[in-house]
Amino acid sequence: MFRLLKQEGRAKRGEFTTVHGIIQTPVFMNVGTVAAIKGAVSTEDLERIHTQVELSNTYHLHVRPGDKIIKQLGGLHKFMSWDRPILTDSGGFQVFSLAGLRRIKEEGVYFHSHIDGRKIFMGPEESMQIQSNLASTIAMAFDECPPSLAERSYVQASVARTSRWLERCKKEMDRLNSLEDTINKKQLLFGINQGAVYADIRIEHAKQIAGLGLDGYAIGGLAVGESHEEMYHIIEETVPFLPEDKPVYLMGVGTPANILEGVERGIDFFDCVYPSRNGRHGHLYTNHGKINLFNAKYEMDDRPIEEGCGCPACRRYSRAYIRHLLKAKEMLGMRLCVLHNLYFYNTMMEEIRDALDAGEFAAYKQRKLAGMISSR
Ligand code: PRF
Ligand code: ZN
Repeated sequence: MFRLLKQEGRAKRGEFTTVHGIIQTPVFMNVGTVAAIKGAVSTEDLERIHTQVELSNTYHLHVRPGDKIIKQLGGLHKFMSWDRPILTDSGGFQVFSLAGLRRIKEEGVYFHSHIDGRKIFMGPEESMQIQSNLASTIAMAFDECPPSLAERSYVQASVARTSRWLERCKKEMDRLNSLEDTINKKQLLFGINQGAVYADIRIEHAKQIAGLGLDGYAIGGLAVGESHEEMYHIIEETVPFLPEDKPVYLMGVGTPANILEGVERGIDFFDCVYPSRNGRHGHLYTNHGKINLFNAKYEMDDRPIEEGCGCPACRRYSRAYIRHLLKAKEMLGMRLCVLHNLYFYNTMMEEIRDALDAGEFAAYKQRKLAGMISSR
């Protein structure tokens, strides 16, 4: 299913085959939490900006509109009119970051909906059932993401529970995939490595879950407050203990620099809200660093956001015009900025894959980073 095409150091160029098409890796997944990319970006737009994988959230879609409704409407692909791969995050992380009151027990998590406050329970089985109803291409295991500053003893107990949850996820996913009325009977399951910044706990956990024969492995619990150096160190320590023949997904990461460093350390999948969130605030990625279109110096700037960029914003509009739209709070301004940023990320991934194909990733990485630092 995961075919390694080329390797440069630990960096991998691969192809991940799914029922919804082949994913060329390394890949950046475009975040659409509630089955919508924030900034009025349609699935037709996603195709135009070379998106390979859309990412949605179990928790959000369970709360609204409800996974049973989506199942009755034929699954998430049909619901949002997107026929390429979709990855759903399990809800664990969102419950911990969003829901107010919550209680973590062996069976799962009790919490209150962020929409209407109603009581909800979610455990590994519930998360798998919801993801099966959504019929995503890749389901994520139900995990706990402990805070980066959590004490060692807490992290140890939490990781042990996440391991037990993972075995329950696997069992439930196998059962659901064998049911007659399951929409995607080939739904894949990725396990999630946790352990905060404790390398030995991470390694122990990685060894443990590597034996479960999952379809892919994620590194969770990073980019939650620790330094970039700590994050890179943990990735370096952990990756060698995950199966070589399965893709590795670094959850919720990150900046373009984080992605380049991640690829170098053996990461295949990434996702992050930065390009869409920054775009909505007029912060744009370019090969010469980030620019803020609200800055007065762009008032008369008739150049595109980035010279030579093929995105829908740069092909037609100037910085001055998009700045005007943002200042006038016109939705189109936000939309164009988000499209540019996602296109920037997706294009960088294409460049990374081309560089790996040519055996020139190290040189590419150095060039890209040097360009982005020399901000104007
Ligand atoms: N677990 C899950 N989703 C996540 C994370 C995690 O640890 C992170 C951490 N960066 C982002 N998204 N399930
Ligand atoms: Zn552009």
